[in-house]
Amino acid sequence: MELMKLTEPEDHHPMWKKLGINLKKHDELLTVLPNVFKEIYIDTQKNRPDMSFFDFVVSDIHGIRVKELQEAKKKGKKIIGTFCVYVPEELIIALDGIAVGLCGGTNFSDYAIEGILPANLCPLIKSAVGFKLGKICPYFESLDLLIGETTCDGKKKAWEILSNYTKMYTMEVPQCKTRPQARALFLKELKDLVAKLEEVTGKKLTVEKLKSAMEKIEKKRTQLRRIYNVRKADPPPISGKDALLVSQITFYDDPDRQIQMLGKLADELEARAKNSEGVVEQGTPRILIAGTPMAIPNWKVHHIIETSGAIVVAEETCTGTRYFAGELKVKGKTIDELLQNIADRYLEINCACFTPNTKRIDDIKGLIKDYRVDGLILYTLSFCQPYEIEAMKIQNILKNENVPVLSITTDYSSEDTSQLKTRIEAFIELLQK
Ligand code: BJ8
Repeated sequence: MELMKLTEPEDHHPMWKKLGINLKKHDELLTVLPNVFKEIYIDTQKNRPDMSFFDFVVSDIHGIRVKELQEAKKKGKKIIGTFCVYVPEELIIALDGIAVGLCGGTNFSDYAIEGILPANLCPLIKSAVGFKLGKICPYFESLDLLIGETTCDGKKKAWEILSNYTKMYTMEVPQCKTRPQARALFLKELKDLVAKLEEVTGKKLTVEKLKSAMEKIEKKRTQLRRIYNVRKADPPPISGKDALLVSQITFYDDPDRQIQMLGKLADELEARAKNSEGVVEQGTPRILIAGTPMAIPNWKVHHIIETSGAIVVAEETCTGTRYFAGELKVKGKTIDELLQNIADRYLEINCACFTPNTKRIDDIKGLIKDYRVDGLILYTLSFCQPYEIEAMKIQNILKNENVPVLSITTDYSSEDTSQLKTRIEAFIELLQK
């Protein structure tokens, strides 16, 4: 895959029209985004590393990558959408498909779900379903298959609705994932998913193809780990906002290009860290965020924290450390052995939808130590019960650990921004004492 040329974005209206996009609404969406991005990323950050590639991707968010997908489709490739880090992208790549991690990080699309979904539902689900029903996401409109999963109740119901609008396949993810039968069930689900992907792509899985896809995705995760690793430095060489952006883009960009671009950024960050070149002063309060994922363009809480005198040094979220958690063993002589390794790696992801989920607290404690965290912010999207319940539990456990904790529940609106800012500023002040 070629590198994207960092040029002025071309007019993609003809392509969007062909995809059946609601052009009027879509234009409205794309008018808002550049201003928000400029305010959050460009105007308020200093001494950024070279983020030109990632900035460019946002500036042409529904353009060049979508065009690449259309060109790939013409060559017979199938585009497969996912919404959860439990769906192994290795399997999609191994069957010559293109995996696109779909997002839903804005309330812009809420108008499209009125009368279809309740208002008191997780904003991520509302946003994602709204993008499809409102026909304002060219990624969604490019899909040959959408893979859902049985994680939270809201998503399970969303798949039922979405199956009326797009080709859907829902894979079952075991709920009590530490039991031996859970691994057997997940393994069987992976095999069924392979069969479904073979049907959609018209390709047959082989040991070689699976191994090579596993190597590729593991390489991508390794580069992400490098970027996270340098954030342990004081001062960190990259802001939390920029690290979040990198992670958000990785979900839907080409993995080969990501390996290159993430690697290039990691090289620069490692050199910066060596020279103690940071984006903030040494000693700036260091925040760990733990909780629900932050889909693009949800930058709200990072922005508040980083314009209130602190820096986010890590995210224990699926758009953070959970995305590259656990090492994947690329060993095995048969498809079955390789699938077992995939199952073992994926079952290591500590999502609050599963029970018990005790390893998550160990993860958080480890991150607090490794990233020299001064304060933990538990971040929950409104109406996400699994994460809200775990937030209370974590807060209680950490009372004895001498780590200040702030728990916030919020959505995608800007209505609570000033209230959140007041709470976060008071929390950061406490860390500075
Ligand atoms: S592995 S975190 S990506 S399920 S949609 S659970 S916020 S109510 S996204 Fe997730 Fe997979 Fe778990 Fe990660 Fe809550 Fe909203 Fe549900 Fe959500």
